[in-house]
Amino acid sequence: MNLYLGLDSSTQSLSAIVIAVGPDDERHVVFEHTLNFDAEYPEYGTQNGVLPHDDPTVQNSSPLLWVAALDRMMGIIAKESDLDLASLRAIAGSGQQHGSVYLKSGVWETLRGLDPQKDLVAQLGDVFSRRNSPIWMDASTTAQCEAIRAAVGGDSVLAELTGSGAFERFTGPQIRKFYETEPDAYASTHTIHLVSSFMASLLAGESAPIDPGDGAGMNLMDLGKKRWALAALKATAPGLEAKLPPVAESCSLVGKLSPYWAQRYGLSSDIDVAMWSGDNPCSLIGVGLVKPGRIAISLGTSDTLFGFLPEPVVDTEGRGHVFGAPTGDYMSLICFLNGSLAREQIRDAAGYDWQGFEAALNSTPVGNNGAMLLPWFAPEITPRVEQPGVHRFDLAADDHPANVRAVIEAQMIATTLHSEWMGVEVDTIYATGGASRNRGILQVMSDVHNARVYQLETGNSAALGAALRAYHAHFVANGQPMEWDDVTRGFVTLLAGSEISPVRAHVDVYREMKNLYAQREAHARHSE
Ligand code: XUL
Repeated sequence: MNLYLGLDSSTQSLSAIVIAVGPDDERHVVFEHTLNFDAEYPEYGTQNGVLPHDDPTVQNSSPLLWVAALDRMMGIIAKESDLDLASLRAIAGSGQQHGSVYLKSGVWETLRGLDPQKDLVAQLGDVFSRRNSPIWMDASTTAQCEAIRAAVGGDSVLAELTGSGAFERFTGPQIRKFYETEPDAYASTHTIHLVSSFMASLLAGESAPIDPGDGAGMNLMDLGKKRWALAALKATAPGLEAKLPPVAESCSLVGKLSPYWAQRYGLSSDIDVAMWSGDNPCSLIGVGLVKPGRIAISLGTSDTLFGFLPEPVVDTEGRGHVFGAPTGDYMSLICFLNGSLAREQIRDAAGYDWQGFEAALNSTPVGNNGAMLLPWFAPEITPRVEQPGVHRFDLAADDHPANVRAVIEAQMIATTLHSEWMGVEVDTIYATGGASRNRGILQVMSDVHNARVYQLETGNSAALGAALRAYHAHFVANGQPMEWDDVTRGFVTLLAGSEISPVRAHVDVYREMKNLYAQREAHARHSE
């Protein structure tokens, strides 16, 4: 048996999945574990993985919390699982996208000289030039987005170059804000990492490159050439090129597991550390989208809709993004910030648990008797909405079952409206993420998109995708490249009996409703 570890450092938790490939090619997921940040690390004071802040547009987390979770997770895998870790061949990972980590000079010497007797947090307290990391939920950089757009010649120029127009959560605008507001701290920053490349660096004990999947979420990378775009760097902050790690192919290795981990947890020092990528590029692999024609919808903290692209089809109107795919191709992605966040608000207002939420959804009619809402509990990414606000139409705030249906119908209609630019005829959707367990939601997804919806055996597609990437990178490094279909085979399997088909009468209701929703959405945004 050969083992491959995939880690997923997400907004709210760190998850691990270990996959095993046996001598006769038998394939199993043999370990899964999650550490929830709020529950396990109350001393950091996060709420849903985010540090409270007076300004609701500012959304930070603590990089030391991610460090602490990695240390503990490696300990759990080494000491508490009954895995035969002598067979662990490679580790790769997935990180929440766009979030950035700012490190002082001297950090790499510190990482190389770690004492395996001491925990990692105790040794890394002083390496950050910025104590907190801005994460993807941050919406505080509208001015910086404007300035970057103006400097490069407009949003469509930036989108053609980097795969996306300027977005508040993207790393470039975040770096520009840091430079503008804390110039001394910016000057003392030696390296700027993404969450993904930072975590990979911790494992390898050296500065890891950034992969084109996560690099494309920065407004800084030339998407076609897969290297830093100097015009974008110049528009962002002075001296930036020297502070960024290089871009390297997603299937390459960072190095071997550093002596710290080997000695601390009795692991072999011959374990490959493969490149980490963003959670969405990893999920693309974890749901088996290694060919064009199908899409996935991930229902997580944010809801995302993504698909495989052989060529970069950029949305110059600025609604979606194109990232590098771990296969070396491309992927399209649309992110809806008010995903679980909005569902939880409605659930909590009603005092339901998730079962009660699903029962309420199933007890209300398709089309909700005309009741509707726009679910912008927090500033929305798609469509861009700066001022949060929940707009209700023919819907009383205390009619809880109708609010449940309204939020789900709104979210699903938004996913279809805002994905039209991708030009994909959707007939099959893979549903993943925590809320994909709720079949009532998936029926609405199926009816709104007029497509069949399937669930997958392994719900954590980002961690599974990371484990599969570790498997692939290990073989590539040994001169035995594998077809991606071969990598995912046996691991990415449809959940038996999970198929949901669209109901013709419902499809017709939603076709009408979609037009009304689009009008109301446009009206609400323009009267902001
Ligand atoms: C994608 C995005 C989110 C985060 C969530 O652009 O912002 O999906 O990656 O972790």
